[in-house]
Amino acid sequence: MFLGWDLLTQQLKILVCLDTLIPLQVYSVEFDTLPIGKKYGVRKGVLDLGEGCIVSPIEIWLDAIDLVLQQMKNDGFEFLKVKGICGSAQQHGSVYWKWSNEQLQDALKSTNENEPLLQKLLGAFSYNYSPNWQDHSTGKEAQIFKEAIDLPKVTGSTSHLRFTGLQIRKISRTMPEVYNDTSRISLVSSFITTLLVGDYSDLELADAGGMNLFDMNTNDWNDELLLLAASHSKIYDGVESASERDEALQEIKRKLGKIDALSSSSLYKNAGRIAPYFVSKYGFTTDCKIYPMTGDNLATILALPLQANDALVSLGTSTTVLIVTDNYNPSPNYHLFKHPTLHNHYMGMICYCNGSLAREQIRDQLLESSTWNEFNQILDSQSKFDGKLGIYFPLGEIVPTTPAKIYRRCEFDPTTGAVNMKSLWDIKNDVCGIVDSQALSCRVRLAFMLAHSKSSKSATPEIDNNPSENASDSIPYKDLVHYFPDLSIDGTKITKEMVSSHPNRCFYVGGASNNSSIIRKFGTILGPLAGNFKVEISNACALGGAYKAAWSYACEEENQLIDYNEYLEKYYKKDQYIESFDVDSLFESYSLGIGLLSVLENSITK
Ligand code: XUL
Repeated sequence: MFLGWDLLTQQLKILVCLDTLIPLQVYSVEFDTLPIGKKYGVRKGVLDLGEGCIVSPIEIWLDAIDLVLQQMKNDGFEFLKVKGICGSAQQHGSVYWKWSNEQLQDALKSTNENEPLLQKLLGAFSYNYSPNWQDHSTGKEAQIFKEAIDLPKVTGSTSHLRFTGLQIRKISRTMPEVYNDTSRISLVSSFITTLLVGDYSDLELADAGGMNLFDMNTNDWNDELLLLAASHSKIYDGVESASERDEALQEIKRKLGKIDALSSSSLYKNAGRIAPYFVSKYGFTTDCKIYPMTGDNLATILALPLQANDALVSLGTSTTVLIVTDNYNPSPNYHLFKHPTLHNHYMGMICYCNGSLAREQIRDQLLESSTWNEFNQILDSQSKFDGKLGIYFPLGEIVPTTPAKIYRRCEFDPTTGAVNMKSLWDIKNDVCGIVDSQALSCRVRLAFMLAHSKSSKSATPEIDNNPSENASDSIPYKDLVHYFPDLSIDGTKITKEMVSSHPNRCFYVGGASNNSSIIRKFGTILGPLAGNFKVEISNACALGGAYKAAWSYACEEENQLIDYNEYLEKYYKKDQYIESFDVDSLFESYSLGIGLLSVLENSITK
């Protein structure tokens, strides 16, 4: 058996999976319901310390680990059968350890099984809290990081308040005693690996992309950014002495540890065997291997055999789009991380604020009945793109970055080629307006990551429902740039190749993936070459973690990198999880929508 752990913001889950990749059971605890959670007064797993500072108390996690494992023990779970453990954790959060590695080893390699983890690790941390991804207290740091360097190009993401490098800078600047007292900094993912092994574990390569510190091009830390994190930059901190800066650089490198980004075996190599504490307390075998945990979004894509140019569209309260790509084409409006299991591949991630909530608000405001029936009927009745578009951000948006704004009534006039920004239109146009603009926004940003990708050309359709293009509804690229001279998104010119680039396959998850009209519209606009699929997977991150453990174990047994997707496909019960659906052949007609989207976005972000 293999275990997939998932340390989320609100709960800890452990999923049990057979070596044939069949999930058996999930054990979990909710932090808010634990006595220690109540003692700290956490809500939804976090504490609000004021001024945008959102943290998770580490003691709660330690207690939760013992509690879930105890739950499993009480259930008669056969720990002896576990060959390997991997998993994931909330991204960007960091843990500040005070202890030396010897102290950590002493605590976890001794086998006094009566002592809870919490007790064993008393005094192990220099800061009792882990900054959470919802933290927004690092405005000053974000500004400096953004100014200092071309961040997207170097690190795969622009500066974000939640990113670890900014959080470290805040701590080294405002709590120098904590920083100086810290011997090691873990991400939440490597914190669990560390605990399970009983030795400081290196950061996992893919999750390290969420720090604004790791250089994706040189595959090493970026010194300039490390100096910012250590608050020892010449420009921003006035540290004139080169030797003082160098000392600070070496110190932060020691705290962060090394990352092996070059060898393909680093993707599957174990981080060590399980620590004696867990062996004697719960009955794991001493042979149980621990594999480096990754970030939760990164583990999600591991739950499906996703190849290059396959996209996973999560239609929840907010919308998140994940894509596997071999094309490193960074932008401030999405993230690129190294792929956790595919060598020389990346995971692209677009995070929108406005998703289901925005669609529901439009539905409730604009239609008489607050049901999806009327909304869906309108969506289904649209036989081609009608040249009308709006922007609907009832909440401030990240992509593109703008305060809350709703901008309707933008219409293209095919006779004059003009764009009327105050068109008169039926309120029902907003139904298509919001879904069209949300899907178009995903299409363009995905195109940035797909364009030039070597595999986009070789993608082979698997099933026969790929949208054939309807030439009569298409607008030639030369006309598109004629009508929309400023054809650009996020400051990047939209090329002919981008307008016509298709993902390979699109998979839909999250609440709104149960609305067939909405996903059909997304599928029509995104136009994947090899099909659209609705996915039914519960506990995707934990499952992806368990799969990574099983795959890593197999690679180690064979002493070579096995292709991750081939490994999954061998066991994967496709029909159990995914269901294909047909879409309309209107991909080309929506090229005009890209023109309108660029006008709308450029007018609100100027
Ligand atoms: C991703 C992010 C969140 C957390 C949630 O950048 O901040 O999705 O990973 O756990």
